[in-house]
This record gives sequence, structure tokens and C-alpha cells, in this order.
Amino acid sequence: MPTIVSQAASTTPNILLLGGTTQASALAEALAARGLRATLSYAGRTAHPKPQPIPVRVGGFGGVKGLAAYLQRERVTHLIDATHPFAATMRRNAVLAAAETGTAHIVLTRPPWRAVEGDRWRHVADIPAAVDALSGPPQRVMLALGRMHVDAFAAQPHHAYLLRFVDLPETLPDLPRHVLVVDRGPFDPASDVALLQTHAIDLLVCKNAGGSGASAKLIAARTLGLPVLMIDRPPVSAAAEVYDIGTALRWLGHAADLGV
Ligand code: 3Y8
Ligand code: NAP
Repeated sequence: MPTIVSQAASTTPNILLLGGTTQASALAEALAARGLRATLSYAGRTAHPKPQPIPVRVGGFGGVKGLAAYLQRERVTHLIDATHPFAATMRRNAVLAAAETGTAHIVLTRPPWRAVEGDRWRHVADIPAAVDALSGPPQRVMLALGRMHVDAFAAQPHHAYLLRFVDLPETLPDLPRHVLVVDRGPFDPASDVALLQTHAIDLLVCKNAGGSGASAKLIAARTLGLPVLMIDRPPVSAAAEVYDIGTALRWLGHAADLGV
């Protein structure tokens, strides 16, 4: 009866990293430093996404089926979803496609921000609730929400809005009184204090993105004693979540050199 020798280590990892966050970029650096085979994926929402040290693919996959087909065709061994906490559809599709194909899957995200001493937050459930919350008298409002949902605020045209987009839009927002700043994060508190002061902002509206790349505006609002309308995260599909690069590398079995 031949003795069964133990199999060689499982196939070398071929990682698909769903990107678009500071965590995804940091993990891409770590994967490149370890010479691991990995591809970072962008949706194609911005004109000039940040260059990455690993190969990049841009564009949707075509729903759950498209992603499952990609995972099988490219023989992906590990799917790491490091998308933004508000990218709820991508999160759901990744959970379903990974289950359908039996691909190892994990979410690399960040905990929600929590109000601390000096914060003046009012929580709302979603964008429509934030629009409703602006029914009061005219104010100077910074919508730090990007481009995709700005049109919803046309229902409250009486405010003076400060908008911040990553790219110059093809058509100007349908808000009679607005100033548009084109800038991409990560941002810094001193610059955001100056921005809020320059535009004499009364109220900051933002999503509970968590992480460090967008927290500058919260520190700035706290410094200036400004109220914040905080949009809570959408409910997302259950999946194993990690909050740091080291844990993600341990999950991949490549944290040895981290000494963690
Ligand atoms: C295309 C990739 C990195 C990642 C950087 C993070 C930090 C800076 C802060 C404010 C809030 C906002 C917005 C924001 C931040 C990081 C991170 C983050 C918020 C890029 C990027 C892509 C996008 C998409 C873009 C959305 C928009 C949202 C602007 C790259 C720069 C408001 C989210 O014009 C559009 O269509 C923009 C769309 C989704 C939300 C919206 O509704 O408009 N992000 N942002 C990704 C892709 O195509 O897959 O261009 O390099 C990534 C980053 N944006 O590697 O350093 O980790 O969160 N992004 C929010 O938090 O509310 C800005 O202004 O204070
Ligand atoms: P979403 O609403 O959850 O996803 C909509 C569709 O966009 C997905 O079904 C998928 O298309 C495609 N998609 C999303 N992320 C993708 C990725 N990383 N690679 C390939 N396709 C992707 O997503 P979203 O909120 O628009 O976010 C899009 C991108 O911007 C993500 O990379 C996210 O990390 C980044 N981002 C979003 C926010 C935000 O506030 N939403 C903030 C910062 C960064 P198919 O169904 O065709 O596969």
C-alpha cells in the first residue's frame, strides 16, 4: 500500500483585491513587497485612479455572474474586498460570487467613526434622510459626499452648498447656489479647517466612511465647533471583516515576515 506523502503547499496565491480605499492601496504595497501575484480592481469611477504597484483592472465585472466567471477564468485563489463601506453592491456581489465559486474571501475595511468629546453629530440613516434633515432655514452646507448623490440635494435648493468632487463633472450640479472644489483625498485637518472657514460653513454633511483618508473634515468640524450630519453605513452582507493589513496578510499566510 503506497504511503501518501503530504501534498505540496496549496497553489501559490493569485489574489483579486477590490480597491478604491487607502486600505486597498496599503495592502497592494504589502503584496507587491512580498512578490505575491495580485490584481487591484477599480470600478472606473474616477478619471485618473491612483497608480498601484500591482497590475490594475478597471470596470465592472457584470454582476455576481460576471465576477464568478472572472474568478474562475483567472483562477483567483483569494478575493479580498477592500472597497469602501458604502460600496454595498460590490460587497454583496463579492460575498455571493466567492460562495458560488468556493473562492477564499475576506473583507478589509475600517470601523465606523464614533463621536468623541466636542463632536456635534446628528445621525441619519441614508442620503434621503440627510436631504430631509436640511428642511430648515438657509445655511452654508458642505456636502462632503462626492458626486454620485449630489443631485438628491436639489430638493433643498435654498442652501449655499460647498461641494468636493474627485473630478470636474461633465455637467454642473443642479444646485442654484454652490461652489465646487475638485480635490482627492486623503485630506488633512489644517486644510479642511481652512476650507470650512473660507466658505463660512455652518454644517458638514458626510458618510460614516471610517478610516483616516476622510477623517480630516471631522477633526476640522470639531475644531470649529460645527455640527455634522453623519450618514450611517448601509446594511451590508455578512462576511468575515478585518481592519488591518497585518490580519489580512496573516489570513493569506504571508505575515511571517511581519513578525506578527
Ligand atoms: C474610484 C480611486 C487611495 C484611496 C483614497 C478612503 C479615502 C481618499 C475620502 C471628502 C470625502 C468620498 C469619495 C472619498 C475618499 C479616499 C480614497 C476616498 C470621499 C477614490 C478613487 C475612486 C473613488 C470613488 C469616489 C466616489 C465618491 C467617493 C469622493 C482613485 C479617489 C466622497 C466618499 O466622481 C465620482 O464618481 C466619485 C465617486 C465613489 C463617492 C460619491 O458618491 O461620489 N469615492 N475615490 C474607485 C473606483 O473606480 O473603483 O481615483 O485613486 C478613492 C478614495 N476616496 O488609494 O488613496 O479610503 O476612503 N471618496 C466618502 O467617504 O464619503 C471624499 O471629500 O471629504
Ligand atoms: P457599488 O455601488 O457598491 O457598486 C456598483 C457596481 O460598480 C458594482 O456592482 C460593480 O459593477 C462596480 N464596482 C464597484 N466597485 C468595483 C471595483 N472595485 N472593481 C470593479 N467593479 C466595481 O460601488 P460604489 O459605491 O460605486 O464604489 C465604486 C468604487 O469607488 C469602489 O472601488 C469603492 O471602493 C470606491 N469608493 C466608493 C466610495 C463610496 O462612497 N461609495 C467612497 C470611496 C471609494 P458590476 O456589477 O458590473 O461588477
